[in-house]
Amino acid sequence: MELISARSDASLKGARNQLDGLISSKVNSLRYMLVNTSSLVELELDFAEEDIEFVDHSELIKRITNIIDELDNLLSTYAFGRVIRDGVNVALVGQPNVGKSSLLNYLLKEYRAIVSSIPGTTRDIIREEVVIDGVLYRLFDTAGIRETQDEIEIEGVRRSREAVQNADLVLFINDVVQNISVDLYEEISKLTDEKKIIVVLNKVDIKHSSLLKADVEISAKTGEGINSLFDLLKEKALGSESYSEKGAVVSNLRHYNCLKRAKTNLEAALDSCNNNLSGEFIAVDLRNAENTLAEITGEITTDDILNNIFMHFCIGK
Ligand SMILES: Nc1nc2c(ncn2[C@@H]2O[C@H](COP(=O)(O)OP(=O)(O)OP(=O)(O)O)[C@@H](O)[C@H]2O)c(=O)[nH]1
Ligand SMILES: [Mg+2]
Repeated sequence: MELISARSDASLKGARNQLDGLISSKVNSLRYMLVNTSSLVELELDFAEEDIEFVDHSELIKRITNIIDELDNLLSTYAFGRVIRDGVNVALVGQPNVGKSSLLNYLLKEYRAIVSSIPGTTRDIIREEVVIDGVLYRLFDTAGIRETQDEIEIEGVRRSREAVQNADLVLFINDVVQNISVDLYEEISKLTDEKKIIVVLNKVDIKHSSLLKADVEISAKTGEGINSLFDLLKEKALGSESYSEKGAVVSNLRHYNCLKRAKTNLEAALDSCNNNLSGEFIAVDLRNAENTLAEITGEITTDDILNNIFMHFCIGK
């Protein structure tokens, strides 16, 4: 939550470090659970001839399932974590002259892109970053999409379409003068997931009506409605789920992949349990899972397992 509400780059950095700390301690606690479980299995292996059962299979299955559930919880935070770490790519697209560049300038609080009343002003993609409420947005102002014979503009329009395809969110901008273009909406929705599109109606300082209803009505001239636009962007970018109580959030691809691999290892261990395979099979997969988690936080050695055995059971070295 600190990340989301961070106002400056410095506090953002601090919050990100904290995020990594949270993930480490969560992973460590999972590792601890795993070491405890595999100690039991490995101990049983040592006493294989004596036929002593230290842990019954249903208990083992319960423990492993429990850890898999915890891993699932962590994995589910990744979409959210990625957004707060890497930011959100937002394409500003629409017909010429609707005020895409004006909106970019308004958000940046500077006269970055050339604005004019001549349709087809922007030809190249203009990329700028802005932090709003702790979320980093990478804005891509694009050429207005229309049929044209102008060679340079044709390339510009091609790039606009490409920007739509690469964007996490698309601001489909329209204005009250030309109304919302259904044709262009359809074209854009073929290039990207409709859930990513926010329909914006601009220039509501001129008049408030449009034939069709937009998701948000704004004026890039007066700033009217911009806060609603921020709310919508944030809602789309972060999702409605609140992670405030969950604590640990995965925001790093490497961590995400490790957690996924650990889950696969544990599922294999679970399979072995369910098929009543002997302890060796289970032990190998549990150990693989431990090693995989260890890649996130640092080294784990077989000593960890041995120490745990000697700590918890009265067995002489
Ligand atoms: N009244 C009013 N005029 C606006 C608003 N936003 C933009 N304009 C005007 O609309 C015209 C076009 O604005 P641009 O920002 O250049 O539009 P664009 O969508 O980037 O256009 P292209 O780059 O040609 O595709 C300019 O004359 C702006 O001053 C607004 O909210 N209200
Ligand atoms: Mg422009």
